Amino acid sequence: TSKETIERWGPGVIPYAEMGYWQPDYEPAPSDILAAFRVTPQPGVPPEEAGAAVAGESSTATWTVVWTDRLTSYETYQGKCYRVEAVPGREGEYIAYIAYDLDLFEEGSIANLASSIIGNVFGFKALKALRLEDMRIPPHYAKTFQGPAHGIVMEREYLNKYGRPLLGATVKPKLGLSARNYGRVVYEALRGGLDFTKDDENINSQPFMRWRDRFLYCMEAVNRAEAETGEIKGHYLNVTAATMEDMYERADFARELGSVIVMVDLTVGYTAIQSMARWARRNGVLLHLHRAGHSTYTRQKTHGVSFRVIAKWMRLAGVDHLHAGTVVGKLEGDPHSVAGYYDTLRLPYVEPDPVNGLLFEQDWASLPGVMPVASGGIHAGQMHQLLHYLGEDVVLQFGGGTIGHPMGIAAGATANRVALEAMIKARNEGRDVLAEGPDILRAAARHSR
Ligand code: CAP
Ligand code: MG
Repeated sequence: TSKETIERWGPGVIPYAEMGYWQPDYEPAPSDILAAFRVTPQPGVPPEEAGAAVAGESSTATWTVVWTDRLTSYETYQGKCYRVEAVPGREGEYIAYIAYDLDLFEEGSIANLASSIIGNVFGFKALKALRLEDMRIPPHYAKTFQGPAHGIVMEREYLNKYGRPLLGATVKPKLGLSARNYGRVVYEALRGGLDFTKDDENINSQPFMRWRDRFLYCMEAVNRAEAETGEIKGHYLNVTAATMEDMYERADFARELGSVIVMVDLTVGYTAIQSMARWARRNGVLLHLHRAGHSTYTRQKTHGVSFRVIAKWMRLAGVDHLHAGTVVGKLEGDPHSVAGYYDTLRLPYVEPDPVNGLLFEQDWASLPGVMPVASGGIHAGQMHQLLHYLGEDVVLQFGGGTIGHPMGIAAGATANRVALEAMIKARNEGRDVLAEGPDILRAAARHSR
């Protein structure tokens, strides 16, 4: 180690770039897992060293060379930072591209993937900030997962509903209703024209409404609405609980009552989600995932993990539905990023598309598509924008936008259904729904009165 290196990093510390984690000539193999990190090095730290440090700590390295390195296939197992690019217009920020050998990862385990790629690196002193922007999951690795328990195509077949977005609503207020009153909301919303209602992320089994009572009253409401409308209906029964045993007990009860769908929150963790996907696949029940908590690490633009990475992990993990943003509405989300999330969830193959934040191609190797869910402060008056931005394979969920309707819950549901069908009809007639949206909505409202 040179004198200069010792002065800079301290005795014994060897720069990661010198340990072989910076390899500008490396050509990634088709089976490599690739990651793109936005790195903001501390002043004086060269960007190549910052990228190499991330590659090192997320694969084989520690802060110095160890005697045992040479007892392994070291060159193969080293993560390799193969490119670093300055981000135009963002001083001090770089995108570091890193390739990982397939053998670094256990087959079919999101927990292992996450512990490797984001396990240690976000606290590095040499970095001011770090954000995992995107990953390429090669087919070799994708095929070690089964993917969505059912997927978009099977969901439509189960429900016998085609050619339009599905409609849902989250029961509101978020907390406090008794089970019987809760069931009344479900019945009104479903008979009024929605396909689904859902539990909120924080409805589990509180003193004011225990889970078993909620499940019974909700399924009674689902059955009555199905009998009345002749359509298949569902309520996402949230089985999120403190232990896997409780979650299985709740999910089994939902299935016994004939529910077509259950729900979990992202807060339960990756392994619990994979376990629930396995349960859903074996029991023929759809699995809805609410991304509760994601904004704590996805929202900041220079630090954390992009939601497009979480979307990829959740498609591998095997959920059928995933909340993925609305563009319009009450929650943050720009059209480009949201388009990238939706493509990631729905398409069999995704081209690189930097404008939408997609830095790699992604071949899903026949894993089914996940139905994206648009939710958060949306209402029937935005139907033209929702259809324009989000397309047809999506669940549009209007909680306040159904239950807050001035003429009541069933009327709110009918308004959503009428607006949607009018918009689909206009689109199928070749009209420009974005430009003519407000007129189409006004005409539909007049007609339905
Ligand atoms: C929506 C919602 C959803 C969020 C989730 C809420 O209610 O129930 O949890 O939309 O966000 O609690 O805010 P409203 P995302 O329809 O009444 O707004 O889909 O972005 O994960
Ligand atoms: Mg909610």
